[in-house]
Amino acid sequence: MEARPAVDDAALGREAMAVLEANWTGTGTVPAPGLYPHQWSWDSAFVVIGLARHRPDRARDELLSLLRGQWATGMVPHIVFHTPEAYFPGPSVWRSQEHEAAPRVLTSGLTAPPLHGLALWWLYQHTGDEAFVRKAYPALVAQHDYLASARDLGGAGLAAIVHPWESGMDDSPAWDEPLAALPVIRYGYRHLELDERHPDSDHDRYVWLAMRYRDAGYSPGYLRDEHPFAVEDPMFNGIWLASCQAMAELAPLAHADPAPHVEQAERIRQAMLERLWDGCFYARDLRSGQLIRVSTVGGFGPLLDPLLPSEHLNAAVEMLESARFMGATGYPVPSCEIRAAQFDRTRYWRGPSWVNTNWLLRRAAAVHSLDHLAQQLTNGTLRLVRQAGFRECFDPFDGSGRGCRDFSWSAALTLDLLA
Ligand code: 9WN
Repeated sequence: MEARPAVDDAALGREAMAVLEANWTGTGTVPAPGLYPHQWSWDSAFVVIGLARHRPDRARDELLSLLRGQWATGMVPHIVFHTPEAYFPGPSVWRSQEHEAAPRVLTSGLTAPPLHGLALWWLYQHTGDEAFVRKAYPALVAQHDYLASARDLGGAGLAAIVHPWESGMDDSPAWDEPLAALPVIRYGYRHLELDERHPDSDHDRYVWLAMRYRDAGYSPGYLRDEHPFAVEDPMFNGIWLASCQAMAELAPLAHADPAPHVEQAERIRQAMLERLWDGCFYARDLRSGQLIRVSTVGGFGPLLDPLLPSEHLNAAVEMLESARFMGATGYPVPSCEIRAAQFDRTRYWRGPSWVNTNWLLRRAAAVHSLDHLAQQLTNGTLRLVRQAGFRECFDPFDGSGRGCRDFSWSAALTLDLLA
Protein backbone atom coordinates (compact mmCIF):
# COMPACT_ATOMS: atom_id res chain seq x y z
CA MET A 1 0.00 0.00 0.00
CA GLU A 2 1.24 3.48 -0.83
CA ALA A 3 2.41 5.36 2.24
CA ARG A 4 2.30 9.13 2.55
CA PRO A 5 4.34 11.19 4.96
CA ALA A 6 2.37 11.86 8.16
CA VAL A 7 0.23 14.99 7.90
CA ASP A 8 -1.30 16.89 10.79
CA ASP A 9 -4.88 18.19 10.71
CA ALA A 10 -3.94 21.67 9.57
CA ALA A 11 -1.86 20.36 6.67
CA LEU A 12 -4.59 17.88 5.70
CA GLY A 13 -7.13 20.72 5.68
CA ARG A 14 -4.86 22.83 3.46
CA GLU A 15 -4.38 19.93 1.07
CA ALA A 16 -8.14 19.38 0.91
CA MET A 17 -8.75 23.04 0.13
CA ALA A 18 -6.05 22.97 -2.55
CA VAL A 19 -7.81 20.04 -4.27
CA LEU A 20 -11.08 21.95 -4.27
CA GLU A 21 -9.36 25.04 -5.65
CA ALA A 22 -7.77 23.02 -8.43
CA ASN A 23 -11.09 21.33 -9.27
CA TRP A 24 -13.00 24.64 -9.47
CA THR A 25 -13.51 25.55 -13.13
CA GLY A 26 -14.76 29.07 -12.54
CA THR A 27 -18.38 27.91 -12.77
CA GLY A 28 -18.46 24.71 -10.72
CA THR A 29 -16.37 22.03 -9.06
CA VAL A 30 -15.56 18.96 -11.15
CA PRO A 31 -15.51 15.67 -9.18
CA ALA A 32 -11.98 14.98 -10.41
CA PRO A 33 -9.76 16.32 -13.13
CA GLY A 34 -9.66 14.15 -16.25
CA LEU A 35 -12.07 11.36 -15.42
CA TYR A 36 -15.05 13.56 -14.45
CA PRO A 37 -14.61 16.95 -16.14
CA HIS A 38 -18.14 18.37 -15.60
CA GLN A 39 -20.41 19.12 -12.63
CA TRP A 40 -22.10 16.12 -11.03
CA SER A 41 -25.19 16.65 -8.90
CA TRP A 42 -24.60 14.87 -5.61
CA ASP A 43 -20.86 15.53 -5.80
CA SER A 44 -21.73 19.24 -5.82
CA ALA A 45 -24.00 18.85 -2.81
CA PHE A 46 -21.11 17.22 -0.89
CA VAL A 47 -18.83 20.05 -1.97
CA VAL A 48 -21.38 22.58 -0.64
CA ILE A 49 -21.39 20.73 2.69
CA GLY A 50 -17.59 20.65 2.89
CA LEU A 51 -17.16 24.30 1.97
CA ALA A 52 -19.96 25.59 4.23
CA ARG A 53 -17.63 26.59 7.06
CA HIS A 54 -14.59 27.58 5.08
CA ARG A 55 -15.72 29.12 1.81
CA PRO A 56 -19.46 29.87 2.06
CA ASP A 57 -19.18 32.15 -0.98
CA ARG A 58 -17.88 29.27 -3.08
CA ALA A 59 -20.46 26.89 -1.58
CA ARG A 60 -23.26 29.25 -2.66
CA ASP A 61 -21.82 29.55 -6.18
CA GLU A 62 -21.49 25.77 -6.39
CA LEU A 63 -25.15 25.18 -5.60
CA LEU A 64 -26.44 27.95 -7.86
CA SER A 65 -24.23 26.75 -10.65
CA LEU A 66 -25.63 23.23 -10.40
CA LEU A 67 -29.17 24.58 -10.28
CA ARG A 68 -28.61 26.38 -13.59
CA GLY A 69 -28.98 22.89 -15.01
CA GLN A 70 -32.42 22.32 -13.47
CA TRP A 71 -35.16 21.48 -15.95
CA ALA A 72 -38.54 23.24 -15.99
CA THR A 73 -40.00 19.94 -14.71
CA GLY A 74 -38.01 20.47 -11.49
CA MET A 75 -35.59 17.65 -12.33
CA VAL A 76 -32.03 18.39 -11.21
CA PRO A 77 -29.82 16.49 -13.69
CA HIS A 78 -27.04 14.21 -12.59
CA ILE A 79 -24.50 15.96 -14.85
CA VAL A 80 -24.31 19.62 -15.88
CA PHE A 81 -21.87 20.14 -18.74
CA HIS A 82 -20.11 23.46 -18.17
CA THR A 83 -16.82 22.64 -19.82
CA PRO A 84 -15.94 21.62 -23.38
CA GLU A 85 -14.08 18.53 -22.18
CA ALA A 86 -15.14 15.22 -23.64
CA TYR A 87 -16.95 12.70 -21.48
CA PHE A 88 -18.97 9.66 -22.46
CA PRO A 89 -21.94 9.76 -22.38
CA GLY A 90 -21.79 13.45 -23.20
CA PRO A 91 -24.26 16.01 -24.57
CA SER A 92 -24.60 14.24 -27.91
CA VAL A 93 -26.02 11.20 -26.14
CA TRP A 94 -28.38 13.08 -23.82
CA ARG A 95 -29.51 15.71 -26.36
CA SER A 96 -31.01 17.83 -23.62
CA GLN A 97 -31.13 20.83 -25.93
CA GLU A 98 -33.87 19.10 -27.94
CA HIS A 99 -36.17 18.94 -24.92
CA GLU A 100 -38.47 21.87 -24.28
CA ALA A 101 -38.11 21.63 -20.48
CA ALA A 102 -34.31 21.63 -20.51
CA PRO A 103 -32.31 24.74 -19.65
CA ARG A 104 -29.85 26.50 -21.94
CA VAL A 105 -26.85 24.82 -20.32
CA LEU A 106 -26.33 21.24 -21.56
CA THR A 107 -27.19 18.46 -19.09
CA SER A 108 -27.81 14.76 -18.78
CA GLY A 109 -31.41 13.54 -18.68
CA LEU A 110 -31.19 11.55 -15.44
CA THR A 111 -31.24 12.73 -11.85
CA ALA A 112 -29.20 11.82 -8.74
CA PRO A 113 -29.73 11.45 -4.97
CA PRO A 114 -31.49 14.66 -3.83
CA LEU A 115 -29.03 15.75 -1.18
CA HIS A 116 -29.39 19.43 -1.99
CA GLY A 117 -32.00 20.27 0.66
CA LEU A 118 -29.71 18.89 3.34
CA ALA A 119 -26.76 20.75 1.78
CA LEU A 120 -28.67 24.05 1.84
CA TRP A 121 -29.62 23.44 5.46
CA TRP A 122 -25.98 22.65 6.27
CA LEU A 123 -24.86 25.87 4.64
CA TYR A 124 -27.47 27.83 6.59
CA GLN A 125 -26.33 26.25 9.87
CA HIS A 126 -22.83 27.55 9.26
CA THR A 127 -23.62 30.95 7.77
CA GLY A 128 -27.04 32.03 9.00
CA ASP A 129 -27.52 33.37 5.47
CA GLU A 130 -31.31 33.63 5.21
CA ALA A 131 -31.22 35.56 1.95
CA PHE A 132 -29.48 32.63 0.28
CA VAL A 133 -32.04 30.19 1.69
CA ARG A 134 -34.79 32.33 0.14
CA LYS A 135 -32.96 32.30 -3.16
CA ALA A 136 -32.34 28.56 -3.42
CA TYR A 137 -35.45 27.24 -1.66
CA PRO A 138 -37.95 27.43 -4.60
CA ALA A 139 -35.69 25.37 -6.88
CA LEU A 140 -35.46 22.64 -4.26
CA VAL A 141 -39.22 22.65 -3.73
CA ALA A 142 -39.54 22.09 -7.48
CA GLN A 143 -36.98 19.27 -7.30
CA HIS A 144 -38.98 17.53 -4.56
CA ASP A 145 -42.27 18.07 -6.43
CA TYR A 146 -40.72 16.44 -9.49
CA LEU A 147 -39.71 13.38 -7.46
CA ALA A 148 -43.11 13.13 -5.80
CA SER A 149 -44.97 13.32 -9.11
CA ALA A 150 -42.86 12.01 -11.99
CA ARG A 151 -40.90 9.46 -9.95
CA ASP A 152 -43.43 7.88 -7.63
CA LEU A 153 -43.64 4.95 -10.02
CA GLY A 154 -44.71 2.52 -7.30
CA GLY A 155 -47.51 4.83 -6.13
CA ALA A 156 -46.58 4.52 -2.46
CA GLY A 157 -44.66 7.74 -1.85
CA LEU A 158 -41.13 6.69 -2.76
CA ALA A 159 -39.08 8.04 -5.68
CA ALA A 160 -37.91 5.36 -8.13
CA ILE A 161 -34.56 5.50 -9.83
CA VAL A 162 -34.77 4.61 -13.51
CA HIS A 163 -31.06 3.99 -14.14
CA PRO A 164 -28.16 2.75 -11.99
CA TRP A 165 -26.44 6.11 -12.55
CA GLU A 166 -29.28 7.79 -10.65
CA SER A 167 -28.31 5.96 -7.48
CA GLY A 168 -24.83 7.49 -7.46
CA MET A 169 -23.63 3.91 -6.92
CA ASP A 170 -23.63 2.78 -10.49
CA ASP A 171 -22.09 -0.70 -10.27
CA SER A 172 -23.65 -1.66 -6.92
CA PRO A 173 -24.62 -5.34 -6.78
CA ALA A 174 -28.11 -4.10 -5.93
CA TRP A 175 -28.66 -3.42 -9.65
CA ASP A 176 -27.39 -6.79 -10.92
CA GLU A 177 -30.82 -8.45 -10.93
CA PRO A 178 -32.76 -5.69 -12.67
CA LEU A 179 -29.92 -5.28 -15.18
CA ALA A 180 -29.80 -9.02 -15.85
CA ALA A 181 -33.47 -8.91 -16.77
CA LEU A 182 -32.72 -6.51 -19.66
CA PRO A 183 -31.85 -7.73 -23.14
CA VAL A 184 -28.17 -8.28 -23.86
CA ILE A 185 -26.95 -5.22 -25.74
CA ARG A 186 -23.74 -5.01 -27.75
CA TYR A 187 -23.01 -1.53 -28.99
CA GLY A 188 -19.30 -1.85 -28.54
CA TYR A 189 -19.14 1.67 -27.04
CA ARG A 190 -15.96 1.94 -25.08
CA HIS A 191 -15.07 4.31 -22.33
CA LEU A 192 -11.68 3.18 -21.17
CA GLU A 193 -11.89 4.43 -17.61
CA LEU A 194 -15.06 2.43 -17.10
CA ASP A 195 -13.39 -0.85 -18.01
CA GLU A 196 -12.36 -1.43 -14.44
CA ARG A 197 -15.94 -1.00 -13.37
CA HIS A 198 -18.35 -2.70 -15.71
CA PRO A 199 -18.22 -5.71 -17.94
CA ASP A 200 -18.92 -4.57 -21.54
CA SER A 201 -22.45 -5.88 -21.56
CA ASP A 202 -23.35 -3.93 -18.40
CA HIS A 203 -22.02 -0.70 -19.79
CA ASP A 204 -23.88 -1.22 -23.03
CA ARG A 205 -27.06 -1.81 -21.05
CA TYR A 206 -26.47 1.46 -19.19
CA VAL A 207 -26.21 3.34 -22.45
CA TRP A 208 -29.19 1.49 -23.93
CA LEU A 209 -31.36 2.35 -20.91
CA ALA A 210 -30.37 6.00 -21.10
CA MET A 211 -31.11 6.17 -24.81
CA ARG A 212 -34.49 4.49 -24.48
CA TYR A 213 -35.51 7.08 -21.93
CA ARG A 214 -34.16 9.86 -24.15
CA ASP A 215 -35.96 8.51 -27.21
CA ALA A 216 -39.20 8.49 -25.22
CA GLY A 217 -38.73 12.24 -24.73
CA TYR A 218 -37.81 11.83 -21.05
CA SER A 219 -41.52 11.31 -20.51
CA PRO A 220 -42.94 10.37 -17.08
CA GLY A 221 -45.68 8.32 -18.79
CA TYR A 222 -43.04 6.20 -20.51
CA LEU A 223 -41.23 5.72 -17.19
CA ARG A 224 -44.41 4.59 -15.52
CA ASP A 225 -45.67 2.26 -18.23
CA GLU A 226 -42.71 1.00 -20.23
CA HIS A 227 -39.24 1.73 -18.94
CA PRO A 228 -37.69 -1.62 -17.95
CA PHE A 229 -35.61 -0.38 -14.99
CA ALA A 230 -37.43 1.07 -11.98
CA VAL A 231 -36.10 0.56 -8.45
CA GLU A 232 -36.98 2.02 -5.06
CA ASP A 233 -33.59 2.53 -3.45
CA PRO A 234 -33.27 3.02 0.33
CA MET A 235 -30.26 5.36 0.00
CA PHE A 236 -31.90 7.63 -2.59
CA ASN A 237 -35.08 7.78 -0.53
CA GLY A 238 -33.27 8.08 2.81
CA ILE A 239 -31.43 11.09 1.43
CA TRP A 240 -34.66 12.53 0.04
CA LEU A 241 -36.31 12.12 3.45
CA ALA A 242 -33.40 13.94 5.13
CA SER A 243 -33.71 16.74 2.59
CA CYS A 244 -37.49 16.97 3.23
CA GLN A 245 -36.77 17.41 6.93
CA ALA A 246 -34.14 20.03 6.13
CA MET A 247 -36.61 21.87 3.89
CA ALA A 248 -39.22 21.82 6.68
CA GLU A 249 -36.75 23.70 8.87
CA LEU A 250 -35.81 26.12 6.10
CA ALA A 251 -39.38 26.82 4.97
CA PRO A 252 -40.17 29.56 7.53
CA LEU A 253 -37.04 31.46 6.45
CA ALA A 254 -38.44 31.43 2.93
CA HIS A 255 -41.88 32.52 4.29
CA ALA A 256 -43.27 29.13 3.31
CA ASP A 257 -45.28 26.47 5.09
CA PRO A 258 -43.16 23.60 6.51
CA ALA A 259 -46.13 21.20 6.66
CA PRO A 260 -45.86 19.77 3.12
CA HIS A 261 -42.22 18.84 3.73
CA VAL A 262 -43.07 17.19 7.05
CA GLU A 263 -45.87 15.25 5.37
CA GLN A 264 -43.59 14.21 2.52
CA ALA A 265 -40.98 12.93 5.00
CA GLU A 266 -43.70 11.01 6.81
CA ARG A 267 -44.87 9.38 3.55
CA ILE A 268 -41.32 8.35 2.64
CA ARG A 269 -40.71 6.90 6.13
CA GLN A 270 -43.92 4.85 6.09
CA ALA A 271 -43.30 3.61 2.57
CA MET A 272 -39.70 2.61 3.32
CA LEU A 273 -40.82 0.69 6.39
CA GLU A 274 -43.65 -1.03 4.55
CA ARG A 275 -41.93 -1.73 1.24
CA LEU A 276 -38.16 -1.90 1.78
CA TRP A 277 -37.74 -3.47 5.21
CA ASP A 278 -37.30 -7.19 5.80
CA GLY A 279 -34.90 -7.43 8.72
CA CYS A 280 -32.81 -4.73 7.02
CA PHE A 281 -33.48 -2.26 4.22
CA TYR A 282 -33.26 -3.55 0.66
CA ALA A 283 -33.96 -1.97 -2.72
CA ARG A 284 -37.23 -2.99 -4.37
CA ASP A 285 -37.34 -3.85 -8.06
CA LEU A 286 -40.66 -2.43 -9.26
CA ARG A 287 -40.55 -4.45 -12.47
CA SER A 288 -40.19 -7.86 -10.81
CA GLY A 289 -42.09 -6.76 -7.70
CA GLN A 290 -39.34 -8.29 -5.54
CA LEU A 291 -36.91 -7.01 -2.93
CA ILE A 292 -33.31 -7.22 -4.14
CA ARG A 293 -31.80 -9.23 -1.32
CA VAL A 294 -28.21 -8.10 -1.28
CA SER A 295 -27.05 -5.87 1.56
CA THR A 296 -25.11 -2.84 0.49
CA VAL A 297 -24.15 0.42 2.12
CA GLY A 298 -27.24 1.85 0.37
CA GLY A 299 -29.39 -0.09 2.82
CA PHE A 300 -28.30 2.24 5.62
CA GLY A 301 -29.74 5.36 3.96
CA PRO A 302 -32.94 5.33 6.06
CA LEU A 303 -30.80 5.78 9.19
CA LEU A 304 -30.55 9.45 8.23
CA ASP A 305 -34.10 9.80 9.59
CA PRO A 306 -34.11 10.90 13.25
CA LEU A 307 -37.64 9.49 13.55
CA LEU A 308 -36.77 5.99 12.35
CA PRO A 309 -38.40 3.62 14.88
CA SER A 310 -35.84 2.32 17.39
CA GLU A 311 -36.47 -1.32 16.51
CA HIS A 312 -35.36 -0.69 12.91
CA LEU A 313 -32.55 1.59 13.97
CA ASN A 314 -31.11 -0.95 16.40
CA ALA A 315 -31.26 -3.81 13.92
CA ALA A 316 -29.60 -1.75 11.18
CA VAL A 317 -26.84 -0.46 13.47
CA GLU A 318 -26.18 -3.97 14.70
CA MET A 319 -25.70 -5.09 11.13
CA LEU A 320 -23.50 -2.10 10.29
CA GLU A 321 -21.21 -2.81 13.24
CA SER A 322 -21.17 -6.57 12.67
CA ALA A 323 -18.64 -8.67 10.77
CA ARG A 324 -20.90 -8.26 7.72
CA PHE A 325 -19.81 -4.62 7.39
CA MET A 326 -17.55 -2.56 9.68
CA GLY A 327 -16.75 -5.30 12.18
CA ALA A 328 -14.44 -7.25 9.89
CA THR A 329 -12.66 -4.59 7.86
CA GLY A 330 -9.93 -2.27 9.07
CA TYR A 331 -11.68 0.77 7.61
CA PRO A 332 -15.28 1.97 7.37
CA VAL A 333 -17.64 1.17 5.52
CA PRO A 334 -17.48 -1.45 2.76
CA SER A 335 -19.99 -0.62 0.02
CA CYS A 336 -21.22 -4.23 -0.05
CA GLU A 337 -21.51 -6.71 2.77
CA ILE A 338 -18.26 -8.62 2.78
CA ARG A 339 -19.74 -12.11 2.95
CA ALA A 340 -21.94 -11.55 -0.14
CA ALA A 341 -20.90 -13.46 -3.24
CA GLN A 342 -20.85 -10.16 -5.15
CA PHE A 343 -18.38 -8.49 -2.75
CA ASP A 344 -15.19 -7.36 -4.50
CA ARG A 345 -12.77 -5.20 -2.53
CA THR A 346 -11.32 -3.73 -5.73
CA ARG A 347 -14.42 -2.64 -7.67
CA TYR A 348 -16.02 0.72 -6.91
CA TRP A 349 -19.45 0.22 -5.35
CA ARG A 350 -19.03 -3.55 -5.00
CA GLY A 351 -16.78 -3.43 -1.95
CA PRO A 352 -14.52 -0.39 -1.50
CA SER A 353 -15.14 2.25 1.16
CA TRP A 354 -16.22 5.74 0.12
CA VAL A 355 -15.82 9.02 1.99
CA ASN A 356 -19.33 10.21 1.06
CA THR A 357 -21.17 7.19 2.40
CA ASN A 358 -19.00 7.25 5.52
CA TRP A 359 -19.98 10.89 5.96
CA LEU A 360 -23.68 10.11 5.47
CA LEU A 361 -23.50 7.32 8.04
CA ARG A 362 -21.65 9.56 10.44
CA ARG A 363 -24.44 12.09 9.98
CA ALA A 364 -26.97 9.30 10.67
CA ALA A 365 -25.06 8.31 13.81
CA ALA A 366 -25.07 11.94 14.95
CA VAL A 367 -28.82 12.40 14.49
CA HIS A 368 -29.37 9.34 16.70
CA SER A 369 -26.76 10.46 19.27
CA LEU A 370 -24.68 7.35 18.56
CA ASP A 371 -21.52 9.20 19.53
CA HIS A 372 -19.17 6.23 19.58
CA LEU A 373 -20.21 5.14 16.08
CA ALA A 374 -19.95 8.72 14.79
CA GLN A 375 -16.44 9.00 16.19
CA GLN A 376 -15.40 5.66 14.72
CA LEU A 377 -16.63 6.76 11.29
CA THR A 378 -14.85 10.09 11.58
CA ASN A 379 -11.56 8.58 12.73
CA GLY A 380 -11.61 5.73 10.22
CA THR A 381 -12.37 8.08 7.32
CA LEU A 382 -9.65 10.55 8.31
CA ARG A 383 -7.22 7.65 8.59
CA LEU A 384 -8.04 6.66 5.00
CA VAL A 385 -7.37 10.08 3.49
CA ARG A 386 -4.34 10.70 5.71
CA GLN A 387 -2.75 7.48 4.50
CA ALA A 388 -3.85 7.30 0.89
CA GLY A 389 -4.86 10.87 -0.05
CA PHE A 390 -8.16 12.14 -1.47
CA ARG A 391 -8.80 9.08 -3.59
CA GLU A 392 -12.16 8.23 -5.12
CA CYS A 393 -12.54 5.13 -2.93
CA PHE A 394 -10.47 2.82 -0.76
CA ASP A 395 -9.81 -0.84 -0.09
CA PRO A 396 -11.79 -1.51 3.10
CA PHE A 397 -9.23 -3.99 4.43
CA ASP A 398 -5.90 -2.25 3.96
CA GLY A 399 -7.05 1.32 3.27
CA SER A 400 -5.15 1.65 -0.01
CA GLY A 401 -6.58 4.17 -2.47
CA ARG A 402 -8.54 3.18 -5.59
CA GLY A 403 -10.06 5.04 -8.53
CA CYS A 404 -8.95 8.55 -9.33
CA ARG A 405 -6.93 11.00 -7.24
CA ASP A 406 -7.82 14.49 -6.03
CA PHE A 407 -11.47 13.54 -5.77
CA SER A 408 -13.57 16.53 -4.74
CA TRP A 409 -16.00 14.99 -2.26
CA SER A 410 -13.19 13.13 -0.49
CA ALA A 411 -11.47 16.50 0.00
CA ALA A 412 -14.63 18.47 0.82
CA LEU A 413 -15.96 16.05 3.41
CA THR A 414 -12.51 15.77 4.99
CA LEU A 415 -12.79 19.52 5.66
CA ASP A 416 -16.06 18.87 7.43
CA LEU A 417 -14.76 15.88 9.38
CA LEU A 418 -11.75 17.89 10.59
CA ALA A 419 -13.94 20.67 12.00
C1 9WN B 1 -21.57 8.06 -13.67
C2 9WN B 1 -18.91 11.56 -10.35
C3 9WN B 1 -19.73 10.27 -10.34
C4 9WN B 1 -20.39 10.06 -8.96
C5 9WN B 1 -20.98 8.67 -8.82
C6 9WN B 1 -19.93 7.64 -9.21
C7 9WN B 1 -19.41 7.90 -10.61
C8 9WN B 1 -20.24 8.02 -12.92
C9 9WN B 1 -19.43 6.93 -13.55
O1 9WN B 1 -18.85 9.21 -10.66
O2 9WN B 1 -20.48 7.78 -11.53
O3 9WN B 1 -22.29 9.17 -13.30
O4 9WN B 1 -18.68 7.23 -14.47
O5 9WN B 1 -19.58 5.78 -13.14
O6 9WN B 1 -20.46 6.34 -9.13
O7 9WN B 1 -21.43 8.51 -7.50
O8 9WN B 1 -21.41 11.01 -8.77
O9 9WN B 1 -18.02 11.57 -9.27
